Amino acid sequence: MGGSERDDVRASGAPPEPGQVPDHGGAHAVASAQRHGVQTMFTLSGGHVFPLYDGAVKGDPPLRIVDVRHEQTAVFAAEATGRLTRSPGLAVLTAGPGVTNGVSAITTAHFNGAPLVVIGGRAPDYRWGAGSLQEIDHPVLLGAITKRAFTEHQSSGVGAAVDAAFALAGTRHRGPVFLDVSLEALFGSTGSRPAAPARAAAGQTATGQTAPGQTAPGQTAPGQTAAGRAAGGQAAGGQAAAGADAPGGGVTGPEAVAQIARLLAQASRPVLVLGSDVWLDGAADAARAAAEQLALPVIANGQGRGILPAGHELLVSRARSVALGEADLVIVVGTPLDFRLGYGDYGGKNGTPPALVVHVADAAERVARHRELAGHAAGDLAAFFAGLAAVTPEAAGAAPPRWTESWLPRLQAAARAAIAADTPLLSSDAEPIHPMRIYGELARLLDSDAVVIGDGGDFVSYAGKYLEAQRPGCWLDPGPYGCLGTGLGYAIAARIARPSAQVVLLLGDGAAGFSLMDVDTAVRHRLPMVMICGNNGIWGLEKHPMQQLYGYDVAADLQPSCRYDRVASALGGAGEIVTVPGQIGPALRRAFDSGAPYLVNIITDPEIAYPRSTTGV
Ligand SMILES: Cc1ncc(C[n+]2csc(CCOP(=O)(O)OP(=O)(O)O)c2C)c(N)n1
Ligand SMILES: [Mg+2]
Repeated sequence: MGGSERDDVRASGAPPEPGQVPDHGGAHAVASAQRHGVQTMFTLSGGHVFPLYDGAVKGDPPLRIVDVRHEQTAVFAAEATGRLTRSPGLAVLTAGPGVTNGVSAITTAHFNGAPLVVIGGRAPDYRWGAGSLQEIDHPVLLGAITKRAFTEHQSSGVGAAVDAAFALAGTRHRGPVFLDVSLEALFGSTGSRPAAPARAAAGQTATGQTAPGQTAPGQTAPGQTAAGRAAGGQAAGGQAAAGADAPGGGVTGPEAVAQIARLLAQASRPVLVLGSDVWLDGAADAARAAAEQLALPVIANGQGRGILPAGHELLVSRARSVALGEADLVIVVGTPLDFRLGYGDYGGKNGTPPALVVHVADAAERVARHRELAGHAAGDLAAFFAGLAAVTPEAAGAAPPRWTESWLPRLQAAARAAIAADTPLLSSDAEPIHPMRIYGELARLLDSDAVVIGDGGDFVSYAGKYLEAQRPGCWLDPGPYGCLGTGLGYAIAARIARPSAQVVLLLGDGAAGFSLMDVDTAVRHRLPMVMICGNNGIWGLEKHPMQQLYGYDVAADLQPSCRYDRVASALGGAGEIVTVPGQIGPALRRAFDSGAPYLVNIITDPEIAYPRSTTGV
């Protein structure tokens, strides 16, 4: 059945005309969400949450509903909406298994600091304890993986509870908030209809989403500079203690910045690491300005990618092991000192002493406690960067910082050498196909605002290394929780958040199995995307390490050359299989031109393992 026939069938179901906004708890929940800029509800149906749908359909304006095939896709899509727009996404899950199916995705949002609100249905209070269908106390399960997990029991309280959930989710350090609403509170009349939400939240585009590189709502207000915020914070917060959030304004304390500036003034081999929270906190422009003013070599991590565009003279991500191994000062901003960043142990290579480490986070509780720090700060990251540039002597521009003499050129040379060394494999004619050839072909076709998403093992590790973003907010990996299955949810969200951008989903063949059924969702909701399956027929990131450890492997094989492209076609999308390197480019072009959810199933060499120094375990 084609899209238009399907719409006809739907129309025959005669959905009610918007205009008469109901007065139940569900309608108030929807109106509150809309007031926080929500444009899409991601969900999978269940009777406990019907009033939320009724509120969406009859809302003023109606709220778009994207109904998916697995609750984890709904939550991943809402999480990705938060990560791309920097304004909380919304997932609605039915009671019991609907909520528990969302747990891995909620945990992923928790690890990613992604602004997200999940509203759950809940068995009725009046029968609680008698064993109604799907009666389970969700907040008890979700407390450890959310900023707050709570229940609303009164119809009249639903609007305010949803309002509080959004406010909390969108405040640094951002993260998921879970709210369930008992059946009678959600269905029950509140006695009043919700006020119409403002039609366009300030700072959002016509689609309601934030364009890449654009300041998100709730970040720097028009006419207010980040430096102004820092100054305002000083006036309001006084001498905030180093490492503490200033009350109210969330501005980094000036003494902390001054201390870090002093460390920088004494450094010879500094490195600045930019992580996801720099983007999520609306600090991308300030970070770039500070890095450029101070001529600091930069390594990008997670959603910090693209803050300095690929090819920028200060971007030395490809010289990472020299940079972090020989630095004397590493300033890590907006990302934890976790396994992805060697737990914060830097320097000590080639006869250098251990490096001093500075950790700057968007909230005091995020500052690392597992290692000694030479400095730390917390709060508004744009204000931090503006403050650092302002108080560092080099900022005056009197003399170029000393590290521009030999340290920076050395890292630039190392980065250039690493990039040059890739060239043969990026254009490899080997058969079976070398996974790097796929990235060589893809890089040529990507627009500067393309959203690239990775879901898989080795196949995605290659992408992380060889694809460098041109703009911030255009790269989505699963983050430190490392959960397979984010793929279709993230891609669906990206297509909605960035209607005119290319959306490219890189899928390992193992990862594909978690979410491929949601190609059906992309088809039903007309969400074109390019899916590239790196099909090596194995769980590569497990098979090769197990071989190394035990000399054999088990539970690591998948069907060789499985036709995942036909799965996409069977679900109403399109696709093709590619077995020789010369076919990759033309197949990718067909995928971009198709205007459909299109899966290019590329059979790659299972013998090739990504050259990694650690599996993170
Ligand atoms: C939900 C979940 N289950 C299991 C894992 C462990 N795991 C990490 S990578 C990986 C293999 C991924 O295989 P595939 O997607 O085919 O990519 P490849 O490594 O083969 O390129 C597995 C099973 C995980 N990270 N998440
Ligand atoms: Mg695989």
